[in-house]
Amino acid sequence: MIHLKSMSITLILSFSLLLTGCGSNGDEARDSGNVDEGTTNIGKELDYTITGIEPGAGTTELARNTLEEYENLEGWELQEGSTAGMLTALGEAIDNEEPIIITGWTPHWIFASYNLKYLDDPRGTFGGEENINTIARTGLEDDMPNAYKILDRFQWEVEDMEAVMLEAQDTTFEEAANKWIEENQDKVEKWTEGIEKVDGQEIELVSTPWDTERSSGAVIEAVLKKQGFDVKITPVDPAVMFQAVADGEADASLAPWLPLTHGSFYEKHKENIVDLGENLTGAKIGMVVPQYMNIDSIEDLQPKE
Ligand code: PBE
Repeated sequence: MIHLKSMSITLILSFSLLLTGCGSNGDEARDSGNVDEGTTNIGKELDYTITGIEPGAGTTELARNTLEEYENLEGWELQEGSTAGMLTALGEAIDNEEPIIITGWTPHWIFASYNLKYLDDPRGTFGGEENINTIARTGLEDDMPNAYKILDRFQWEVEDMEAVMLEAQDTTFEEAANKWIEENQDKVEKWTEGIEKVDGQEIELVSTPWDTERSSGAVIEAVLKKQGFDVKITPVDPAVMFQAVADGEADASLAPWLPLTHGSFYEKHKENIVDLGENLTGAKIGMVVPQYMNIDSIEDLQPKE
């Protein structure tokens, strides 16, 4: 009896093991089907291409370094172009649930509009937390103490910048900045408190052409205008931005991303610029993919076959 019972238990056990075995085989088969379409052949599907942005962007320099540093990215290419082109490609890929790898950054409205994730970067080639700093030309503090003080105090959070960026999608950066200023009088007052107004003194800022800096640019422009300044902002490549401030051709910039993104330009010019410190902390750069993609790390990518 006992013997029989244990036999039947054994039988039942082996039968269910068999079933489980079958089940897991089936799963594996399905999984490897996914893996084929997903992880293993992501490189092939993407033609081993990362969708990048402007050649002069700090992000592009970091992405180029990344392709060199990771052996598994052997044979991959960075498609340099424009941020607008990258955003179009990202939107199209998401509409069709197709894979795409972009070089992306935070703050950006894409994270509010789409479900995206940063790929882990175990080698740290995209850096960790980035900050946005304010820099000024030497002599600005003496020449224009009132402007200098405001620039020095200018500081806000990722959420503030995002609010302006997002709003500007439907209006203009000027309107978005004015709306943000209205809603954040307390912050703005801290930047201008006790500072004498001027009468049409000219100030020339340099910036970069990305939405992050169009946001900070529009806000500082409105704030300085209210203080009586005649503000001119010129968007240029990061290399030119540092050069212009170092040469004294421009008075200041709110656009340097540090320590890594614009680190090479900063190193080159640091003796000839005044660093007023961070105006925003908690920025980030990296490879970004839609959440439906079956990879989590840059190291999950396979070298070109
Ligand atoms: N960005 C946005 C710039 C700085 C601001 C991250 C695209 C870059 O130089 O990469």
